[in-house]
Amino acid sequence: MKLYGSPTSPYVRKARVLIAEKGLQVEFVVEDPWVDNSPIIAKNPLSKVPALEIGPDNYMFESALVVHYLDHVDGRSFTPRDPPGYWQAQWWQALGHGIIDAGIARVLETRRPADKQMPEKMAREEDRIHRAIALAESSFKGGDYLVGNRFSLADLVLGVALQYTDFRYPHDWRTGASKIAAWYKGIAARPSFVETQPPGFTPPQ
Ligand SMILES: N[C@@H](CCC(=O)N[C@@H](CS)C(=O)NCC(=O)O)C(=O)O
Repeated sequence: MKLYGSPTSPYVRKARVLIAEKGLQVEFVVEDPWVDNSPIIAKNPLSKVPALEIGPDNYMFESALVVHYLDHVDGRSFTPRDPPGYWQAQWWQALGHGIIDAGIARVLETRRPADKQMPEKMAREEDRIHRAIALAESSFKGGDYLVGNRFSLADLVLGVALQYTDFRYPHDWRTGASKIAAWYKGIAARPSFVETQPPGFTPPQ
């Protein structure tokens, strides 16, 4: 298999962390979806990364689907099987996806010409992130894992989301979210996270 994407994309990073966690044989190929006539278009008509090649001219796209595929490809799923755990893990992933989407929307706004940027749009995205982290803190019982007693896709997606926040929207979210901050420290130290850090990112101490 081959995974196409950018080393800074949090959507791609979810797949890269999962590949590293599982030790899957998947080649990571850097391709830029933003350039005119990007080669990604041939793999994903939506011209977004990640795209996962699963066979000759056969691609999965949309990061949630790519992660779902990789989660099931080897019979060693990181999705809790018990119904409450299953739905809790989906809930945490939805929260993490929302933080990623807001972080990306905010970054894209900062990249518009200065006279076209809308501070209220940035504030709206920042508010989403603040509220989502506050909800994570009030919902979390504390400990090493968000659901049950082993690493799951819940930990993976929220971990990627918070690291992307540290990367592109660094601010003190830890004060006021001490349980999540303590959990995140353990998640960010996992080899799968360390090995896939975006270039140029220095994790805060
Ligand atoms: N919903 C998509 C979003 C993917 C996405 O927006 N990826 C960005 C990279 S961070 C991209 O390829 N953007 C190119 C574009 O919007 O033209 C997913 O989860 O895969």
